[in-house]
Amino acid sequence: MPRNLFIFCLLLIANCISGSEDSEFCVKPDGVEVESKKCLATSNFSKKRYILYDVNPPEGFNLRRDVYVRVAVFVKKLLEENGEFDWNLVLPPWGNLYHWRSKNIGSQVGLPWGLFFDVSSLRKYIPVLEMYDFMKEYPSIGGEISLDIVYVLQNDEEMFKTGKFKDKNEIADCAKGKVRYEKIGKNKFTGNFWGYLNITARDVKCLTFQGTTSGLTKNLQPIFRSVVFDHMEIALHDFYGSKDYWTARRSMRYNQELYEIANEFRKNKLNSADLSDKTERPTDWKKEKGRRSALGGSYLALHLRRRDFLIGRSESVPTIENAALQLKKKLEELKLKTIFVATDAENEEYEELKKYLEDYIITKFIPSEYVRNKFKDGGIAIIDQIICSYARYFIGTHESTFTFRIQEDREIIGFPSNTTFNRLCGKEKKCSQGGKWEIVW
Ligand code: GFB
Repeated sequence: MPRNLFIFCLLLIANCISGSEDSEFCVKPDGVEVESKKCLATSNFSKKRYILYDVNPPEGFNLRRDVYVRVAVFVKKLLEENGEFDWNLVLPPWGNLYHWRSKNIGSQVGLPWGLFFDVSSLRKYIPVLEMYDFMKEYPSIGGEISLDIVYVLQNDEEMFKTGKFKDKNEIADCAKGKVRYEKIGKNKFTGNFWGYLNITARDVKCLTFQGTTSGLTKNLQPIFRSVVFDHMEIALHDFYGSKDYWTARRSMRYNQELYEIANEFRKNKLNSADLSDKTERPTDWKKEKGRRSALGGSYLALHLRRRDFLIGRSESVPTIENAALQLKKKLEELKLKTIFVATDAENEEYEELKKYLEDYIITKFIPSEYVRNKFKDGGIAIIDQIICSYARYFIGTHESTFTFRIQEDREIIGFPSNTTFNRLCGKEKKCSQGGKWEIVW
């Protein structure tokens, strides 16, 4: 039997058995006449396939952005190598993040990607759609969407104990207490589907997984039209730091209004503008070319990560006084007078830093009520990141993914890398600057 017909038969059987009343599930491929008990095939079979994903709840905004790049590269490869289906990535709404604690700015759940990113830019890399668009176009019964399968990725604890890692992809028992899905009927699981109560799944399987995202291709059986990978942070980058990685990363332009707010601040408070700073960029990221000639505004930008880093990573985080000493030295060397501070620090710590640096101009972005209410904590974080990414010199916080995303943006804009891969030293005896993840064009 030809492969396509075999796949079609599987699909037909699966969908008719599952009892879907939606005609999209019971149709035929081009030129094939099929009749079955429950459904009469009459129109072209849809080749659309949807990949959905979710991430471990405690993970922060900037690690989640990295997970997107992993999934985007995965989908890109599927489109290139597995062209019989039309693969689409559904963007998981943002929300309920541990660090997003601001009060009185409305709800911070179910936020669409378009609030933070330019979705049309993402689409120039792979087909993506917001969850609300997916929910409009995916077949539903009585307003309820039933996804075909959820794979819950879990680590192989043994590999973590022994430190010996090798690729693994095995259906396994679910780790106790870690699975957020519950069987409530035949072919019906409820769970935490991005907070939507009208989404369920036909099946949930736990997958002990070690390896890169492309290892998940084998779990995409043709009968599954919608596949969710939960704990997608467990799958590693296929080509970390490669051209593919950077192309996907370059497609992550921000919402245009966030650039406008950041640019207004640069102009008014930091005397910084693209023409004089040599940071002009084409509107279309695909037209961008590699360079190392960006100059940046005449300010030093600092990402000063505090709060949970003071506890979890106290060794690599300096005291405010010590941070001020390090900054002074650098400002003198660079002959700069202005510092832009992006921070999650309490205001007292920021004031303390200002006190130690009285001879310098120190500024931070203070959002208006409009910006707070519209763009919320995620948008304000991005504005801080944009302003840091246009500075003459950047100093970040060791191992903060917030810092990493700024470094990537600076690589894309085209700064000499010695102005980017710098960090504040903490209390460690040896303060290494960490890896330089330079862009590949
Ligand atoms: O983004 P993120 O994962 O970076 O988490 P790390 C830090 C969050 O704190 C950001 C806020 O998403 C912001 O909401 N934040 C931190 C800031 N720095 C700034 C800043 O300069 N400006 C603004 N506006 N907001 C990881 C966490 O944080 O650190 C993990 O994701 C864990 O859950 C680990 O806590 C220790 O990589 O810095």
